Amino acid sequence: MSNPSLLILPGDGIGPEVMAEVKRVIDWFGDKRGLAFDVSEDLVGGAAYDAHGTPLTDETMAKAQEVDAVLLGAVGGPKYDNLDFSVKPERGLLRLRKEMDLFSNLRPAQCFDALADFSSLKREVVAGLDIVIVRELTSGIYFGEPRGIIKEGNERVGINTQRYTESEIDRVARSAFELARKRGNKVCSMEKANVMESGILWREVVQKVHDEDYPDVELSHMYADAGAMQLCRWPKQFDVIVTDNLFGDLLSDAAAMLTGSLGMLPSASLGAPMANGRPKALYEPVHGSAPDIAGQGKANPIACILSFAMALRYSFDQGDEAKRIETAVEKVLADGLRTADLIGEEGVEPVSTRQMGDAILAALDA
Ligand code: GGG
Repeated sequence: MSNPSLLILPGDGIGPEVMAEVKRVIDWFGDKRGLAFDVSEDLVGGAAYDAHGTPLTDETMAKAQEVDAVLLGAVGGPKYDNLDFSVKPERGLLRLRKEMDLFSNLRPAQCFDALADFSSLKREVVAGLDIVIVRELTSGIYFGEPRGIIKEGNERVGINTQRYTESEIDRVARSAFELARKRGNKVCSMEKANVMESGILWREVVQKVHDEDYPDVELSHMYADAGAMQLCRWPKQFDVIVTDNLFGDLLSDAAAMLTGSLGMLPSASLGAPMANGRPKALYEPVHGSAPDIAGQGKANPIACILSFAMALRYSFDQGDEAKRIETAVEKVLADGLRTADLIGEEGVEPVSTRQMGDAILAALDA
């Protein structure tokens, strides 16, 4: 039988640096656990634009559709700020998500005990925190039509449209309820039904899916602004949060600070099952390309390494091997290793991206 296939897209900024550490972890699984992958690598985002004049070539898109899972680093950077919108680096990532139909983006926010004092909130608020934000990823205001910048009289108008069909809400709600059944059995759905029609429909459909097929799961609804406040006040009240594309992006960045740093948050973007039963899937850290620290060996590779752990769990049914990575990360943090983003107190010297990778490999070996 052939090895499972992985397409690696390091992207821009710190993407290649953090992905270099993930590649070493992938090799470790081949060497030490007999879990080898057929790995291919390609360009996305600004790197693809520089080479081909487009942030994602049709060839790379076709490869992404064929492999068992895609691992992506990060896209974007100031170098590309003045490009036409249609070829901006982010368009490459959005095309991957849309054409692979990766509608359910799981963003776990877990606070490792060693970082509980470093979080932006008090230890008792975040210690033991383990929640997942399920962000709808292929629709909403990111993709709705009409969109654009038009001229109206003497001024320009920027337009984006929040749009959700019932079936789009239905399928992401189901993915959240299924996930909740494997965890704390609780879903909180967040929208703005007080001011947006799409929010009214969102709330109705989530409630209907619940009542018809998941009555055993505890369901609550919150306006997304109140949800943001509750997330900062007492995040442990949540188990699974399901929300739309834009709110999910904002709420998960806020949740990242509960865990200590945006450099800690992995993600899995999942679609419908393929012929082999595995979901279409793309794994990437929640963080972006961090151009201010790119190329300096300062980036935290943990979010990207934990994204590979999610790939082991969700694409390859290797939950125990995923746990092996999570335990190794827990150990290096408990040993006191900190990349620059995790340094608060004076007197603690940060380790480099490579040193953090070395320590995680050593912990895997132990
Ligand atoms: N690794 C995530 C990344 O590179 N994000 C940049 C980006 O394109 N973000 C768009 C979004 O998710 O809203």
